[in-house]
Amino acid sequence: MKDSKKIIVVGGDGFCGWPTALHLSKLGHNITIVDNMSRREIDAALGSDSLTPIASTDDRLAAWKEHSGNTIAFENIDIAQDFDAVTTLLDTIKPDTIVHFGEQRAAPYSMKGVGEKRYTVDNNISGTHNLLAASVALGLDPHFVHLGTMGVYGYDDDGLEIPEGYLPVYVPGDDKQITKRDILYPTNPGSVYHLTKSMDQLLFQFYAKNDRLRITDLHQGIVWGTQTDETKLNERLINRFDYDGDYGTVLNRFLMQAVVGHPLTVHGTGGQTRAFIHIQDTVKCLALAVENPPEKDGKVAILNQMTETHTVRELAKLVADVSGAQIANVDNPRNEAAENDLRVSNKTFLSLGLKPITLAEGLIEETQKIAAKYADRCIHKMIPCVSTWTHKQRPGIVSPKPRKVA
Ligand code: NAD
Ligand code: USQ
Repeated sequence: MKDSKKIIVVGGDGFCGWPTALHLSKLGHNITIVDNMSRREIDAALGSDSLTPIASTDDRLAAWKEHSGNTIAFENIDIAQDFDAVTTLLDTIKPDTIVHFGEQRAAPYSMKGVGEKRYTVDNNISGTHNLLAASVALGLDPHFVHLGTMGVYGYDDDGLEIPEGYLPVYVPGDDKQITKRDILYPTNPGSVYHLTKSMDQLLFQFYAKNDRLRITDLHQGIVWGTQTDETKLNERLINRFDYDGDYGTVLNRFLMQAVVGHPLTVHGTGGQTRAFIHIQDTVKCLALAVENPPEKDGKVAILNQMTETHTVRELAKLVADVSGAQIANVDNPRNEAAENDLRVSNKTFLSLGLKPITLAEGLIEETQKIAAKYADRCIHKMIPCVSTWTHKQRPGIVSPKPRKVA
């Protein structure tokens, strides 16, 4: 390829990071994964596991070498705790691009208790800041691509299409002149996890302005699906599939619940509208973001990385129609609006050529090839969402007897 970049993929052992590392390697880039394996350790501590049987890192990387001929390097570094190791690595590699997935990313886990709240803040904020501060201290100029979240905007029905990061405001000055300013769209996080993503935004704003770092912040919706063109090549390359009450996201949970005979756990009325994107489109968006760094103009490029919006009850109905699953409306363990509208601009990725995979296309393949195939690995007691947002809430637990899978 004509423009092979040296890319560090932080969090490259995770659900979004692993398939992205493979895709960027396939495109001819020189990849180093950095991960401290905390996600696998949290699974072990919770007594949970990926529905899909994920291989060890060594095995994954060896399988990729066998299939592609490409070597991906791996460094086990905690980017939040080990600043010296971060500095040494950046100084050695001098990356063209740092793709940053390496954060604690589950809202329910971040609300489990005071320990998890503190861990999420310490891990996410320090990790992001260490990467930025080390780059500047070394005089490096990497393009920084961060995975943020749609959830920084909140879900309180502002009545307008959510723009890509910036809101034009018109302020009356002392001289009665109206001045236009583009401000960061006001944040309205719904969990400690989402709060850390809101705080990340200010770190980026500062380092883009002060040090002229080129930063792209991708405000991603809920990712669904499991496999990408590269992870499908061999079972040793398979991507993780989280379904437990803390880390499982809503659509993948419903797909797994349908095949193991668990009623679909709709929180409350299911009127929550959220933005979604398939994992295959995530990796395509990452490649587009890597190829299109922003100017050094002091402004963070913020792109909304999502392809469609749905209510939770629409999703449940879609999955129930395909699978015959029952739907159960359970108490909502979260503190969130029961019903909301959501309109989001995703014009940048569409203009860069993204052709989204729709839910209607991908749902059946996902159900049959992944959820049904690995259904016997499901640990049923991990299905209920038991992390509550406030002391007053009762867990929304539904524990019916599992139905036998045909
Ligand atoms: P994940 O938990 O599967 O992967 C995150 C990886 O980062 C894990 O492998 C973990 O071990 C690693 N990590 C965490 N802290 C680290 C540290 N201090 N040092 C080194 N490695 C560390 O999560 P994911 O679903 O792949 O999400 C990746 C990113 O994308 C997150 O930042 C998340 O906020 C964002 N995102 C995810 C989704 C989604 O639906 N999964 C949606 C929007 C945004
Ligand atoms: N929900 C249910 N039933 C369930 C699980 C969830 O009704 O069994 C509801 C939740 O109450 C919520 C919605 O589904 O209203 C979405 O929950 P989720 O767990 O799928 O997604 P969320 O907590 O928002 O977090 C996920 C990722 C996070 C990412 C975020 C993108 O874990 O890393 O940042 O999606 S976004 O939602 O756009 O902010």
